Amino acid sequence: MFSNLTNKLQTIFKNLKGQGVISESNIKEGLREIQLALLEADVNYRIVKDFIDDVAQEALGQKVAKSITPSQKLVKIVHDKLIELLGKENSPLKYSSNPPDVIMLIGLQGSGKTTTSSKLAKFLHDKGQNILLAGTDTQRPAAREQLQFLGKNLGIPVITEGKTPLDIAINAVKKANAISADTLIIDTQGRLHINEELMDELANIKKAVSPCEILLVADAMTGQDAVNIAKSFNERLGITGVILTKLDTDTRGGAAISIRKITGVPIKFAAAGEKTEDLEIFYPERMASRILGMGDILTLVEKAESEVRKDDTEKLVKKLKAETLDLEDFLSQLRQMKKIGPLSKMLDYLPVEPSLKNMDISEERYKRIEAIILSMTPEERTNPRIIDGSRRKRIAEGSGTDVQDINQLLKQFYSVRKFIKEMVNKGTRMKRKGFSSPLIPP
Ligand SMILES: Nc1nc2c(ncn2[C@@H]2O[C@H](COP(=O)(O)OP(=O)(O)OP(=O)(O)O)[C@@H](O)[C@H]2O)c(=O)[nH]1
Ligand SMILES: [Mg+2]
Repeated sequence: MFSNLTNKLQTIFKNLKGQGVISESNIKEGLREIQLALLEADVNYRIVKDFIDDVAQEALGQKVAKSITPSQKLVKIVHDKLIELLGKENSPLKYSSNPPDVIMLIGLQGSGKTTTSSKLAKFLHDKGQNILLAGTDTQRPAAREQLQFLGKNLGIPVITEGKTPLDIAINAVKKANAISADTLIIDTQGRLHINEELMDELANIKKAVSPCEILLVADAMTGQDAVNIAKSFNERLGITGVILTKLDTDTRGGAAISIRKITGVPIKFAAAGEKTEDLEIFYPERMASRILGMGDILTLVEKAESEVRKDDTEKLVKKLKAETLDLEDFLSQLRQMKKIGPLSKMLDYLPVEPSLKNMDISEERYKRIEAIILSMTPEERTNPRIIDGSRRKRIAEGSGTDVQDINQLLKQFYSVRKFIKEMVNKGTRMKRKGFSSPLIPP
């Protein structure tokens, strides 16, 4: 996600760091490069211009010029401005005083409406809500079956009865009332391009079902176009929120960065994958951190917490603070990470060097790590420092690997331990200062 933009920005900041004292001219040079990087990422040019003007104004102010760590200050300003651009805070779903709440999902063909309908259904179902899904796509063959299939897998009822999309929507509201659903999610049909017929149809459904949310599903891969599409939908139907999809693909990021500002409509969720669990609440601050390559520990922790028992996490944090993390913990962390999702995906959330993100942590490699740790004695696992040359040889033989593999694993273990320890300490420090994220640079 945004890997090109992130790499570019990191290089810019790194170069700036090497300059020692910051002057007006090198800040200007940095800003020019940031401007280019944003334009290349397909961010709307007007937004880029305003953004750079804003950052420049603050960065060139006296306070910053006299700062001891100017490059960090610049990162902080860019981070803050990016958060502002993305919408400041998360904007939660609205509820009506009179359930069922109706949520309509609209968007162009293939943007991910049907998939996202089922993701949102799971998201709300997991929160204990009683959900009804409605498939109103009468145009594309098998569209309704697609939603039915997804609903069945989730154990969530799906209604598709009716001749026209409007009929189905009206039937759905009746059914939702009859089964006392908390929320009705209506999946609508898409078109390749915006046209009057589609707009009329959606407007009629809107009138009939009085949705409390009309969410535009926008494919982040469509770049600038996604912004224009959002604008048209908004002018015609009055959308209340955006769900960005396909953030797992190699999108340039421009749409994600521009859409909020241009439409004035908040991004409520982000989807980064095809599976039903691949939906996240959109937090501007976390997205800004990700774009700047500062990782997104909070999302990671949230993801982990929903999968891993809380007391396990607490135990781990305690161990980390006491600096007693050992290879047993390392292995159990790897096992838990496996439960949460592919490791390569997890790395997206971590502020690691871009080169590390391409690290191959295949199933095979995981198995090898497991075999190595299991070939160690309990003493070696709790106190890895005692693993000398002859022990390494024995472990390699026992696990069917090479001494080199053992060396590599230990090196990795120490750097992970150091990294996590730093993150935990930083997190605690920031919390004390009243910051909400451990990642805001000082
Ligand atoms: N990689 C990735 N693929 C996605 C994501 N969301 C949806 N897709 C894929 O995009 C394709 C289209 O998704 P649908 O949900 O069918 O899109 P739609 O908007 O309902 O399409 P129509 O009903 O034809 O207008 C499918 O192959 C999905 O698996 C996502 O977040 N990431
Ligand atoms: Mg569909």
